[in-house]
Order: sequence, then structure tokens, then C-alpha cells
Amino acid sequence: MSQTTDNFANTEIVTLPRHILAEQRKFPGSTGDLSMLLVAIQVGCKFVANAVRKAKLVNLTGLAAAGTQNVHAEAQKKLDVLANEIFINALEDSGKVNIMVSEENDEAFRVETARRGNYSVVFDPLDGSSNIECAVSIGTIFGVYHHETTDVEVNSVLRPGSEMVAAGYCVYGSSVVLVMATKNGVNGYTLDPSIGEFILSHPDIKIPSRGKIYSINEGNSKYWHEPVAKYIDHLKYPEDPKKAPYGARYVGSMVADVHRTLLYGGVFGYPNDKKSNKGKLRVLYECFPMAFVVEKAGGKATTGTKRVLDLVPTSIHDRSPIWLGSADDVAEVEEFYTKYPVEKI
Ligand code: AHM
Ligand code: MG
Repeated sequence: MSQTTDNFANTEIVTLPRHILAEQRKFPGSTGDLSMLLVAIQVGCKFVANAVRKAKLVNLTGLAAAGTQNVHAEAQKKLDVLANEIFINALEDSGKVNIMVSEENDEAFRVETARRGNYSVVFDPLDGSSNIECAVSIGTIFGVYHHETTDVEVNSVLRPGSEMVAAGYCVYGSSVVLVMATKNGVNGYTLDPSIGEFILSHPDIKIPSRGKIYSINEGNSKYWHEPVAKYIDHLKYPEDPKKAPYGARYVGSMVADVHRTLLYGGVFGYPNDKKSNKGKLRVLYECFPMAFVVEKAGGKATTGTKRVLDLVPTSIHDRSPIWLGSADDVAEVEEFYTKYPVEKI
């Protein structure tokens, strides 16, 4: 097994830290801080994966302390709280992080001065937690910003997603897969439980330019705006009678739905509608990281009328409509929004 080349032979088992270091060597003079931060994130994912797998057996399902809610007025589950603590600890210990924003914390907060670094991390420690109790896939989502100095204001994370330097997610599903995107591209690593290491399993992921699957909560169709209703209809009843309709898949865990979309192509949407003007998903730690991953893999992400990564959040828990996936599919979504404009998005 060659230790000196970054061109791994097909048969080689490449662990995540080794792969990240190899990628870093492509940029001589880099500090290695981002690499260390990404390695810390994968440690957090391993701990969460372990907790998720045996949650029921060790009394980790169910609600946290009675009446505990997060800032979104959602009941916090024990696993939500544990996953949040795991990531906060892993990120603090890395010594590379400055500001953290978590779905589970009302405010953004800073690491203590002695352990502060030049990166800020926004994350949803356990997304899709309504699926915990029934053993359906859930995940972690994260995005990383860089600061020139450690002396930054806590609200300096309110920046466009296009300024992220890395983002990704970990899906705790039938296997545990960690997907990381940087300016170098997108790679996926599968956890080998027998050795406790993430192994490079999906190098240089590219999303197909068009897919055959749409993914949306169709139960909300009563509230949909016209472009959404018309677009989904067009997928189900193609104008060309020779064309097959798209298939529908919706897990209800963004991480799982986006991961499938990334690998198979197609489109995932959580639009705004007549009952929620901004949609459901949070800009900083749900929409931005996923849009970043999908764009780096050659796909697109839009609100319907604007590129998601160009949004500037006004508060850390801001929400946005989102459509993401294969470039041609998402371009078609935008065409429907142009043809059937909605007054306010
Ligand atoms: P959560 O952060 O409270 O888990 O909510 C986010 C989840 C996403 O994973 C998923 O895409 C969406 O909510 C599903 O919402 P719905 O049940 O309205 O379809
Ligand atoms: Mg979430």
C-alpha cells in the first residue's frame, strides 16, 4: 500500500482522515486547521451514530426533561439533546472553532477565548428527529465559515451560504454515510462499524443532470402556491404521453431525502405555501449546507426565484423555501416560478 501518493489504488481502503490530509496536501502552505475541524466533525458523527443505533435499548428515545422545548417550540427528544452536546464538545475540543449555531440553541455562542479558532460552525445535530422512534433514517447537517481573525462578532455568521468553506451531512440509515463538500468537490465516506472508521466509498460525487424522482410532502398540496401545484402535476402527468411520470419518494428526513437526490438525481422541495410564508427549513444549518453540497456536486438549489446560497439570513433561525437537486430539474422548477409568479417569496 503506497503511503506517498495521493492517487489511491482502487483496492486501497482510504480512511476519512487520510483522505482529508491527502486533499490538504494539494494546497501547500495551508494551515491544516480546516482538516482538523473536519476530522473533529467525523468523530462527533461516530458518537451520534452509536447513540442512534442503540437509542431504544439505553433509554435514549422519548422526550428530554418534561416540557423542554427548543427555540422552534418543538419538544426536544433525549437524542436531540445528546447529539447537540456531542457536537458542541467535539467542536470545542478541536480548538479550531469560534462561533457555533445549533438548531437546538436559542442563541449563537462562542467558544471560550483560550480554545477559539478561525472557523464558525452552524449545525443541526439531529435532523428529522420525528423519525427517531420508528427507526427511519435521520442525520446531522453542518456548514463551516472562515474568519480572518478570532476577534469576530457573534452575529458574523449571518453571511451568504456561498461564503461557506465546507459543508456536509451524515445520514444514520441502513448504513452511516458522511458526505463532505469543500472547494475540492464532494466525497462520501461509509462507516465501517467493525473498525470504527469512515472509509472513502463515494469519491468525487457528481449529481446526475436529470433524475426521475420528486421528493416533497404531498400532504401540504392543499396549501401549495400555483407554481408548485403546476410543477408537480407536470411531473406526474407529463404533457408528452410517451414520457413516464416521475416516481415519488419522501422520507421526511431532509438528510435522507437529499442524500438519495444527490446519488440518484431528481428534485427535493420544501416550498413555502399558503400557511407558511417562509417554508419550514432553516437557512443557516439546513438549506445552506445542503445547497452547498448539491452545487459542488454540479446540481442547483433555488428558493424558486433566487439562488439559495445568495440569501443573507437576518437571524440565525431564519427559514427559507428550498428546491434542490439535478441541474435540469431545478431549472425547470424555476421556469414554473417565472411562468406562475407567487407574490411573496
Ligand atoms: P427537524 O429539524 O425538526 O427535524 O425538522 C426538519 C425536517 C427535515 O428533515 C424534513 O425535510 C422536514 O422536517 C420534514 O417536514 P414535514 O414533516 O413537514 O414534511
Ligand atoms: Mg432540522
